[in-house]
Amino acid sequence: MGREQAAPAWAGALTGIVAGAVALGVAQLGAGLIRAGAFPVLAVGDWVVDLSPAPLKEFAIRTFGENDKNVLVGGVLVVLALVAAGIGVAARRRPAYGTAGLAAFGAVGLAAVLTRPGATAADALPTLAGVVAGACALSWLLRRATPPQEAGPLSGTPVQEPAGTAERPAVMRAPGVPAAFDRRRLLTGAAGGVVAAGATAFLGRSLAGVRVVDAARVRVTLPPAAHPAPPLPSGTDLRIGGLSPFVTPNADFYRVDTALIVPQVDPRTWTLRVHGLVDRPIEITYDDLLRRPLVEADITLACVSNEVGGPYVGNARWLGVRMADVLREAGVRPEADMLLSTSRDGFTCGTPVDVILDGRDALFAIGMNGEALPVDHGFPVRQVVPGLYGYVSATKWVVDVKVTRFDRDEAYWTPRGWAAKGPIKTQSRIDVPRAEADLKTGRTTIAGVAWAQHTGVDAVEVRVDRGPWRQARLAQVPGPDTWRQWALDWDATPGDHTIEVRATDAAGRTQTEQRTPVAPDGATGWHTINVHVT
Ligand SMILES: Nc1nc2c(c(=O)[nH]1)N[C@H]1C(S)=C(S)[C@@H](COP(=O)(O)O)O[C@H]1N2
Ligand SMILES: [Mo]
Repeated sequence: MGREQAAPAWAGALTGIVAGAVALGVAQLGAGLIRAGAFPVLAVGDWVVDLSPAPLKEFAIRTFGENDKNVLVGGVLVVLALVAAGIGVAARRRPAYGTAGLAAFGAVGLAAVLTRPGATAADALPTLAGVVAGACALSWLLRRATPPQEAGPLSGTPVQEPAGTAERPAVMRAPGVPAAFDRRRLLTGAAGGVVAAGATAFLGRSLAGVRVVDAARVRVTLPPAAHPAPPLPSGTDLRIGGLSPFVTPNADFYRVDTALIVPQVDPRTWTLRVHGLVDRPIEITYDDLLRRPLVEADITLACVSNEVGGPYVGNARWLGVRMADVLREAGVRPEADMLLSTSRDGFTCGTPVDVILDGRDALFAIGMNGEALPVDHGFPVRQVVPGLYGYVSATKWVVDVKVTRFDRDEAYWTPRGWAAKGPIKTQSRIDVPRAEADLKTGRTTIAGVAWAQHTGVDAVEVRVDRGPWRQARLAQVPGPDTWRQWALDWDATPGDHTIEVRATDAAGRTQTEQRTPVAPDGATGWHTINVHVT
């Protein structure tokens, strides 16, 4: 009996991980050629997003901020690496285990890819190609790691080893002679696999980065508004360093959505279907929308998951068609009380019908701050509704509006622990000084923004060290739908100080001091910061 010289477990694990990397690289390349959404890792990540409970999602947003998606993809990759290592260890004893493991791996990827909204059969190809490439890489590496023994004198035809190369033809393997582990050949093979995986992944990512829709977006020329917004009154922006500008530039506008892959919606094929409890279901194309009377409006958007003092709020000048005009054309039945709007990627918002019809500038928006909507912010068409949190109103990449009832339908976040209705809560934020800032003794400016969309902000008060409340001066606003800048001069004295702010809206409601969490319907409490003065 010859000595067992099978590859050690670490060699199996390495083989599995490299084969897994090759599989993902090839899948990424395939996805780059076909559709970014067909990359199984992202599809699995999307799945995880949809299946994970709301508190976990909030935790991720809170902890990782705008990096939450990278962290999620990283987590999926770590799990995959562990599984791949296990497959390699098993395959080292029996190659069939490796094939079975890779097939199972592929099946999960396929299930995720094919169940994503808008998936087509072709989306299976990158995953299938990846599994085949992974299986080839696995068996190739295993053969390299455990090449056949040199033929012994008893095994028949002695074969001359070709000079100057380490190639050992498989035919030389004597039956019954156990394979010997060849560390060097495994490591060089693994290095080759890593290079192949990296190159295919890089190429795939570059291909996917050439966004088809970006080109379509650049070609859009926004028609002039039939109802332009009046020029901003002078004094909307106090121009204080560190204070949020009145208009948030598109590049700085916060982004919150469940999409790992931003939906790429071609305006030439986009349509909006309006159906359900209506007299005349309609379907609108992008060109139809551009031909309608367009309204321009300054509206501040806020996220329900914004903590007190948090960053998920922004203000833009939107251009769009009034949702009410479209609904009236379709003829909303009296029993309807909810609009269930759906995005291309399957996300939904539930919006009260009466809010949309009460005369406010609730828009199917196509423009943001003078340009076509950025792809990240919903190109070609999204909803914007002043006075409601984004999760119940601001559907990006919107393609379908079902007129329905709250007691019949539920939107995306409702079964995940958020309120079915989400009117904005009056809030205020201190932008300067920054929390924990070191200040010099003497006159300094405290400034920030406050918002109570569609009601308007009437007063902002600030107090230092729980002293008397002082009225901040307020910037001008074009109307009740935007945030409002405020500022107050303060003579800072040496020591540690606490600064608090509270706003009162035009309905006379002053923000409550009581702190409540963001779920289920928005945080309350006063933004409070500490500063150090020397
Ligand atoms: N398709 C889609 N639309 C969406 C969301 C989403 O996850 N998917 N999130 C909503 C939420 S919670 C908010 S706060 C706003 C954020 O819009 P923004 O990313 O343009 O700032 O979009 C809304 N529209
Ligand atoms: Mo949100």
